[in-house]
Parts: sequence; structure tokens; C-alpha cells
Amino acid sequence: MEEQYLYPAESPTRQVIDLSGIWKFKVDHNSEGKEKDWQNGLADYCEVPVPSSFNDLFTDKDIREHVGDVWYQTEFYLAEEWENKNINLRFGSATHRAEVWLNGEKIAEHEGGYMPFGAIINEAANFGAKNTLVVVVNNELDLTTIPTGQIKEYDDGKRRLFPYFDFFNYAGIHSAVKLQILPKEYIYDITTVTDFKGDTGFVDYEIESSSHSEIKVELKDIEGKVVAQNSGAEGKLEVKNVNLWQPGEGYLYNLEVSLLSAGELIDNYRLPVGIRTVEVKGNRFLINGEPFYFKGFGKHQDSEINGRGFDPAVMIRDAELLDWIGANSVRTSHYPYDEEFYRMCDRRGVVVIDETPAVGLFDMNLNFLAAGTGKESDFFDKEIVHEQTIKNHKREIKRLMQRDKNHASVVMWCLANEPDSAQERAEEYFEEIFSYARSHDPQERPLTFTNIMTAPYGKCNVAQFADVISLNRYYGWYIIGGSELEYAQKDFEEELVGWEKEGKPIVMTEYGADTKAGIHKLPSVQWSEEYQKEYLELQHQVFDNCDSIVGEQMWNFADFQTVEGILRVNGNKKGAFTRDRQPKMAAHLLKERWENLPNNFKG
Ligand code: GCB
Repeated sequence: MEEQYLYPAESPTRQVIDLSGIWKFKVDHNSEGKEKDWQNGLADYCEVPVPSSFNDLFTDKDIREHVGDVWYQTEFYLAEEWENKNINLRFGSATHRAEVWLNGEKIAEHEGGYMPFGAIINEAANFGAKNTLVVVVNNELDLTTIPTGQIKEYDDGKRRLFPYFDFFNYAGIHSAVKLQILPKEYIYDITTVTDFKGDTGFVDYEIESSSHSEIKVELKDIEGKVVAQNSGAEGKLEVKNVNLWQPGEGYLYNLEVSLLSAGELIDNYRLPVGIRTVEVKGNRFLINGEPFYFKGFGKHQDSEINGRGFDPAVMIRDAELLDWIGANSVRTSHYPYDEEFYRMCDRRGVVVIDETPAVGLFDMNLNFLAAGTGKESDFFDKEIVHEQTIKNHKREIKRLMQRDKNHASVVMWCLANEPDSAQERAEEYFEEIFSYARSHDPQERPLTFTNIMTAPYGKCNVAQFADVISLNRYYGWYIIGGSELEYAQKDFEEELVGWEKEGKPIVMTEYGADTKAGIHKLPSVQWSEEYQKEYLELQHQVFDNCDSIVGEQMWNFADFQTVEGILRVNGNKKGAFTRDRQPKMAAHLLKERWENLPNNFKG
């Protein structure tokens, strides 16, 4: 049951077959699938696309809100001559857990909804004949899972899931499922760390492979010219006249790793590598030694019909809009996105704050909105959190760093979103989490978490561990909003005076106001497009007055789906863009501002 974290890329020695398409699908309403041997094949079924969330495809509420197992099946053939290759079956992600059978034999099991998993399937596979692949995906959450949630059971046996977070608990096979036809001996993993001095760039590399044969490493520039080479499983490459990876200019070299035996090519892998440095110095965030100012959004991987399923069309549309609006960065709130997203950000020079799925570390009485009320929560007082949740949290940190460590676009890790950091025992929990994370990133990038407004300056027990203070603040929306808006500035600025004393950079990782596109009102009222604009203008004034603020990521890039509730109108409407990716008035305001703020603003 091997996990292949290297992106499944083709090369002269590797072939990749994408199993995306229409699969068979069955909802296990009575939790009877395993007893009835569905793992051997589904007798009756409907159809779903893979990848996608299943929730918004059907017209039946009991499917949309289903809690438990759903089953998938597809068939594929393997050529006979591949019998002496390693056939790796790789899921990009399945939310939140999955078990996989090939021709009736169990080949993989995985928990954690956003990371790749799979297996070498040679033993269970049929070569030159049909293979039946069956997958059961489960979407249940509890206090120990990452993310967290709670299931409520009703008298009639039905169950509903209440996530401790503000986005719909979409589930299914969310990323592409791929077959990698790998050589017998092959490259498992590559780790790179980059640096530069003057105009010379450096790439430290380490290669793990199944063979001890000769390893050759070449670094090629964008034209394919070899600019540095070396041999052996680890070493350093030196690049004269280096082209650095910069925000907005994602220059990528190709690290071409070859395994050779007696001069013959056994395996070859090509890893895009951007040469850049990241560092926190005083209250500044430096990329390539230059102060960097984050302009952009907290996002969601969310769209109509597809839900959380990866959709390349939506990804490209979003990238075009980021470009149009003058943004330079994104936070992958509140979970890691599809691998294609990071590869695109590497190419386009989009700066990424990469977030773990640790959201909802807050006991919110069945609804995340209770968090904003300041109601007592005893999340970190529960022993199980310190015994089990923390283990799962660490597992997700390790996997995320393993998967995304080589992306030049990733400049910081966000270890959790809005934990209840005002609680005393949050301190011991996060001391362990931060020290664990520090030992797992080969590039030693800065670490952060987002702070919730119920743990303001002086009340937060976790900020001490972070390199960057990330604040989610809603002065003018959840508090001091509406006709009081003009008074929000004073309270906001007073809190910031406190945070500035930490001497660390501050990034505003969330600020926003729900706005229903098309509501216009003069003078403004909450929910109108005018109000969103006025709200943003006020926030920006606050940011410009605070020297330590080195970034603003408005909440949210686009409207997105959430659980139902009296504070949500068919989802969260804080988007600068609508869910179908058209601009609200606020988007034009952001464009005007961000096009005029240089990347080294406040430098
Ligand atoms: C937050 C959460 C985010 C919510 C947002 C909101 O603080 O981090 O997940 O969607 O507030 O709109 O309330």
C-alpha cells in the first residue's frame, strides 16, 4: 500500500493513464454494501463523473445530505507487456476516507480527504484482460477527524452531518484517478531546497529510488539547455546567471533525474523547480530577500454542480480572474487543493499559503457560527483531542509537506484555521503541532495559523509559536456593522496596536462582508454591493495605517456553498466574484487598489 507523492508525470520511462470519466455509483443508504459484497461489483447503479463531488448531481435531498458510504466502480484493461512493470493506481484525493478493491481483492485504504494514496496493483491485476475497480468513499466526521464535525441521528435512523466549519461537506472522488505504468526499478521521491547568492542559484537535491543504480541529475532551463548537472542520490547544483522564481514571474527549471544501469536508462522523472528563498525578518516577509506584500484571497475549491471536485476549467478561470484583479497570492483555505492548482501557481508565479485541513478545532454546538458568539467551547479540554485529533492533525501536516514540499509557489504553511486558541490547553496542543511541523519541511518555510476574533491580542495562546500572525477579522460585519460601520475602525486599530508589539509580520488572512450580487442600495445597507465596497475601503485604510500588516487576503475570492442556516443564503456570499465567477462591484475596487500596490509595498 504505497503512497506515491510524486506527481504522476509522463516521461520516456513512465506512462500515465487517466481513469477520469463516467463511473458506476451507488449510495449505501442502509450501510449494507460490505455485507452484500458490493466490493465484488455493483449489480445496480447510476452514473457519476470522476472527479466530482456527488452531492449536487442529483435531485434527491437524501443523496445530497447522505452520511456514510457511497460506492464507485469502473473497469479498465492492462496490456500484457506491462506485467513486468510496476503498475501504480493513484487517487489524487477522495473525501474523507476510502477503501479500494481490485478484482475483489482489497488493495488500499486511506483516511484524509485531500491527499494522494494508492497502491502497486500487480498482484491483484489482470494483464491482457479486464480489471474491475471498486471504491467505497465515506464522508463521516467527528471530533477526532481532520476536519472535525458531528453526526446527529434521528428517531427514524436517518443521520445528518454538521461540520464544524463554514463550507459544505462535499464528498466523493475529488481528484483524478490515474494508473502509472512505472519501470521495475523507479524513482520514489525527490526533495529540493533552493537558494541563491548574487546571480548564482543553488539546488540541493535528494533522490529516493528502489534501486542502487547510477543516478544522473540534469537541471535544464526553459529552452531545454542543461545549466547544471551532477550524479548520485544527493548533491548540489549550481546555476550561473540564475533566473529566480518571482511572484508574478514563475520561472521554472526542469530537474531531470535518471536512473541508469550499465549506461542504460531505467527510469526518468522531470520535476519543475523554481529557485527562490523565503524568510521572515522582523515584521517583514521576504521572498528572494525582498519584502513581499500579499494581495489576494482566501479561496475555496468550490463550484456549481461539481462541488469540490477538481475542474480544470474553473481553475483556469480563477487564475485569469486573479490576474485581472491584480492579486499575487492565495491561501488554500481550508484544506489542500488539487495538485494541478499548485503546479499552475508554480508556472504563473502565484504565491500560495498552503493550508492543512485542520479547520473546526472549536466545539461549536453543531454549527460553526456559534464560534462567533464567543460562547464557551471546551474543545481543547477534551482528552480525546490531545490523544487522537492531534495524531490525525500531525499526519495531515506530514502528508501536506511531503506532497507540496517542492512547489516554489508555496511560501508558508498554515497549520490550522481558527482553532479555539483562547483556551488554555490550546497552548500545549499547538506547541507540539508547531514543533512537529518545523521538523518536516526540508525548506523550513515560515509557519502560521489563522487567529479567530474571539482570541484577540492578549487572549491567544498560540500566536507565540507562529512566525507570521494571520488574522481573520470581521470588524464592520459580524461586529460593529451596518449603521455602525464608521465606528469599526477604532476598535480594529486598537487591537492591531497590540498585535504589532509581537514584532512579527501580520497578514490579514480574512476580512469580508456578505454581499448578494445585484442588491444595490444608496445609502448602503448590509448585503448590498455598496456596503461591501464601503466595508473594504475602511479595512484598507486600517491596513495602510499599520506598518506590520504585510498582506491582505480578502474573504472570499468567490461565493461558495455552505451548510444551510439562517445566516447563509444558498451559501456564503462574501465573494468578490459570484459563484459563477463574475465580478461584484467590490472586485473593481480591489482591482483599482491592487494594480497600484507593488509586490514590495511597505518595503
Ligand atoms: C471565518 C472562517 C471562514 C468563514 C468566514 C465567514 O472566520 O475562517 O471559514 O467562511 O469566517 O464568512 O464567516
